[in-house]
Amino acid sequence: MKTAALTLGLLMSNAAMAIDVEHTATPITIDGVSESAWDQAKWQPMPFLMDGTLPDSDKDFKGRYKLLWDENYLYLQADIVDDVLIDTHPDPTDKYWDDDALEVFIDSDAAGGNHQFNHTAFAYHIGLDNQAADFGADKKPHLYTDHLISHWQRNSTAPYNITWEVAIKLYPNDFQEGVPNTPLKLTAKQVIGFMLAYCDNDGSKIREHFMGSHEVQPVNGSRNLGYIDASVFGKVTLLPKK
Ligand SMILES: [Ca+2]
Ligand SMILES: [Ca+2]
Ligand SMILES: [Ca+2]
Ligand SMILES: [Ca+2]
Repeated sequence: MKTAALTLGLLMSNAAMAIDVEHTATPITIDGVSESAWDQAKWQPMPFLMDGTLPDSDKDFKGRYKLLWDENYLYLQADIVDDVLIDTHPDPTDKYWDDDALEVFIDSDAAGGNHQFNHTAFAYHIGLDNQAADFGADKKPHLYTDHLISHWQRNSTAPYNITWEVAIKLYPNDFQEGVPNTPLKLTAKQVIGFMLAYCDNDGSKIREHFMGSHEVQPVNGSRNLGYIDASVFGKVTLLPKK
């Protein structure tokens, strides 16, 4: 009964955080510059600590994001404050979570479940070089950079936040490694499992702060569960075209 009550509580908190995503008639230009199409999307916060220590939100780390969609992409814009940008592992598949990275969690059918070594969901770790890594079925890291288009840059006016834009393709649960896969067409009313996080390192050996958009309930003391279990993601609903 206790487990059932906990599960119900988790489901309710996820449902309460469901986000509606507006359709964009104009494809977003992925250039690290916000355009007028973004004005219809609401900012969403990413205040939840998933690992490490809580950063000073004035300068160490602060993030928020917006979403839009069209039939080809889920579009993400993140507005990031990070005092030191770090990429000390030159191999993009080596300890990418210990370099600064924007981590986009996607479960195309919002079915949840364990996805650590399968592709029923993805945890795209987008590095500062705009390449995206996640584990494959062989339990090794692989690049999935062709699943998305990513570009970030500093804003041209103080306080010089980072605007990070990503266009993300969605794939079905039967995505296969090493063969051509056809991305899904996005449709109105589709519900997608989604969560966003930022891996922040400013010079330590390992990641200092891991901040996310959704509150993950700890299991055995760990909230760092998104890379394993898609059931901790939130849900977003694609609104009909206007
Ligand atoms: Ca843009
Ligand atoms: Ca920082
Ligand atoms: Ca799935
Ligand atoms: Ca950093």
